[in-house]
Amino acid sequence: MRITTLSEFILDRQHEFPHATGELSRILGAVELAAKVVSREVNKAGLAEDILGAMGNENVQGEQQQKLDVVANELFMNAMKGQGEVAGVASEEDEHYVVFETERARQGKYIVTMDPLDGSSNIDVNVSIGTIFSIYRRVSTGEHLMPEDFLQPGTAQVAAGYVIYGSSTMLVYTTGHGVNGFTLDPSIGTFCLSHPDMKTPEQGKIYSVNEGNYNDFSEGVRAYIDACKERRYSARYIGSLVADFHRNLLKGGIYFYPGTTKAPNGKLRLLYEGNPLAFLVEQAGGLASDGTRRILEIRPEELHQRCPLFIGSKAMVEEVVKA
Ligand code: P6P
Repeated sequence: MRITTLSEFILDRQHEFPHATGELSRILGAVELAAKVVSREVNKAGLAEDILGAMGNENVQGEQQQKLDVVANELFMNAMKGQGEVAGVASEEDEHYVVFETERARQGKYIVTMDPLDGSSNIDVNVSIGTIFSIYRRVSTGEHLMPEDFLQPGTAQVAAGYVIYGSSTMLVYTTGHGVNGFTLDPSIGTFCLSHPDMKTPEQGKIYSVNEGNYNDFSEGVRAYIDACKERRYSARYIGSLVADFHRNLLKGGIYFYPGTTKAPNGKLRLLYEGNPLAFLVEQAGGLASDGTRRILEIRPEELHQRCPLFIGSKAMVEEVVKA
């Protein structure tokens, strides 16, 4: 069987991208390179004692920053900076967006939002974790990047994807022409097309939610969880969004992190969790809502804005949103 590498695939599909003069291909190539290096670091984390564990400080989210968080953030930042097509990056790990000051980056037409290592609390217990990213065109025209470059609705994304560092490392992405998945073959250090034109089943029998928060959920969400139990659906919650999302994308299912009385906007971030995964799931035939609105239509007001997230199989998201 002929192997299609990620690089070949990106180039073959470049014609699908309006005004493509190779910039987006180069950015996706940079993501691929950083993903390979992060995969290597994640897969040796158990061996390199200096890479495991927490840094002992907190990130802007007030979360215990794990050493691999920092490594992944630096690797992806450097890969984006090295490209010259990217003018700046908003990362979960940094309070403000980072503007690249190189001559070439100042002409960059794109910005990136990313969660460099989501689910990092699972690193020490060897559970799958992931990187999530979105790519937008810059909208400001002046000399300097502006907040509005990063506060675009998800419908403005030109590309989005994730890397899952699991039993194998996969990169899954879309540029708005379907979703394709590539699996890293470590023996040749190359991502190869393994899941062409991914579509998620309209209905599923898997629900992913932290039921420890059940008593804090709205009546409608509680009623939906009760219905899932009544139907004997499978409860699958890894505590790593990318892993839960990826499994549900392939098998059908719903992941939800609703708002609660204590945290009405839930926990997840719109810019680099909700939007990229919403773009992907819609391209695969699924839905993503905050409970009242399509995720992609929410106009962000701040970089680390949280949003409730209901995402996955179309029929399941429609049902819980109506509940
Ligand atoms: P909880 C990881 O911190 C994360 O952002 C997602 O990857 C994961 O689904 C969720 O939070 C887990 O949060 O509150 O259920 O532990």
